[in-house]
Amino acid sequence: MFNRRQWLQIGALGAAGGLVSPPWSARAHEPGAPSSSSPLLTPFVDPLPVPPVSEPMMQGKTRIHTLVMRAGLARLHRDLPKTVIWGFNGVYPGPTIRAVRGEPVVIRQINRLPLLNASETHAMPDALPAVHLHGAHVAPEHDGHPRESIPQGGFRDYHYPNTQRGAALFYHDHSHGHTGRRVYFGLAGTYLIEDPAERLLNLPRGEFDVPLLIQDRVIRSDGSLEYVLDHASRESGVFGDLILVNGVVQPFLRVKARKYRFRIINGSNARIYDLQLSSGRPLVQIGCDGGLLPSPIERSVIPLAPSERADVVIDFAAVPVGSKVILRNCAGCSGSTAEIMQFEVAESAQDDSSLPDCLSPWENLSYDPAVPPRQFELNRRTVNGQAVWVINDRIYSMSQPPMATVRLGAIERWRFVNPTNHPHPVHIHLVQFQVLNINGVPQDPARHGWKDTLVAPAGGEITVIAHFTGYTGRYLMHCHNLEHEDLGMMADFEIIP
Ligand SMILES: [Cu+2]
Repeated sequence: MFNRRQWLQIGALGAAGGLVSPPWSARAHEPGAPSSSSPLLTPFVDPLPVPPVSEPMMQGKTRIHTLVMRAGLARLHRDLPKTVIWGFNGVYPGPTIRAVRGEPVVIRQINRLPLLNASETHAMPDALPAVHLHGAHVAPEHDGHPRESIPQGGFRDYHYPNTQRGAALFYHDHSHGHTGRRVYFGLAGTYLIEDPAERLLNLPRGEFDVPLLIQDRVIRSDGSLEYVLDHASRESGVFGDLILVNGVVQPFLRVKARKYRFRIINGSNARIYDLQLSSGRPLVQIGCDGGLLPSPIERSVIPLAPSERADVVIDFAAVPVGSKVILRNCAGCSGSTAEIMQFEVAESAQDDSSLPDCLSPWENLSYDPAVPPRQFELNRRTVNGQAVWVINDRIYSMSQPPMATVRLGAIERWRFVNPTNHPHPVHIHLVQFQVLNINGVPQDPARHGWKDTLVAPAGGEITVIAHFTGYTGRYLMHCHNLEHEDLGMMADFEIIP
């Protein structure tokens, strides 16, 4: 399966136990030009892969999956040699986990990843991987806190009760200081919680319900991935100049002239997309991070920051058979990052699915306006001439006391102020929150839906409200620009009885 050159790369990794990484970062990198290195590639020549669905073992009502984190090979574009990736089961993206609301899942994660070499640790000590299920309502010991990492050659069992609303979640590495690198090399996968009650809505299902994990990468002409943490990317995060969907550069999907449901996940380290259809027709958003919206919303553009999800329905019935529609990124992009993937309307079809006006009941969380929100400042510092990122002036350390202590059952408003010139997608673990205010403008929470990540705009602020239920213990909140997270913009909060 591996050719000689790839074996040389992997051979440098050694056998299990004494693994080191290949010199992925060896190539010089121009500061301020983080996306200058990939070869020109023809778009829309590779079919969209749909990641394999993991087959569980059943133990009563519990579905048990076993995933091995290890190096593997992936073809990222027709005209590129195969790429050494790190993947769950050695595939990129990882297998899709399909869960059902109310039925528990256990994932045994086995760590056979290579250790990071000295040039990759950037003065941060090597940190072992941990796996976080993003958006999940789980006990703290199963949340993938980097304090509870997985030893080399060892495993950890993560228990997911799936008691929350149906939603598209995703699982990814959450190692201390190295999440950016490990996710970039492939450690991310989709986790769908299906709510049996949703079936009554008759939304598109089966082959017409497709996950789209969007990520940007720099890929060298030899197929290897380029991840460079330097002056520029410590500031902005790591950007790529190629857009991949489900692990393939600018793929195409042949569709029937009918409705499709797409679970769009921004799995990029730092890039914020503005999603738009080339047909000029709106995208119909039916859900977001925490599941279905109260009703469908037509949007000409859907902004999507790292780790945000958009559940959309696209109806190709209005598109003539034989024509093409491009999913574009209109976030000030040109060239290779302006187009994400192409839909080719291949044949007419019957469509027995529906798009109802009412999707899910909604209730605003209420609060006492006399109690001021908790306040967090997302800021930048320079240490030894290098940018680091802080919350309330603290660089994250696992030995710090929690930054906030919350009573179990409390409903709290949290305000994040961002005086920097970078947007910071704020992610709070455990909860799905509602959006109250952006840059001083009161929001209709129902139009945002249940969220676990929201951008605090550059020079702006956000206020969100969350109900802290279910578990006591220590959880994380952080910027989901993965380089900002790795470089300190993270904090623990603790829920107490
Ligand atoms: Cu940030």
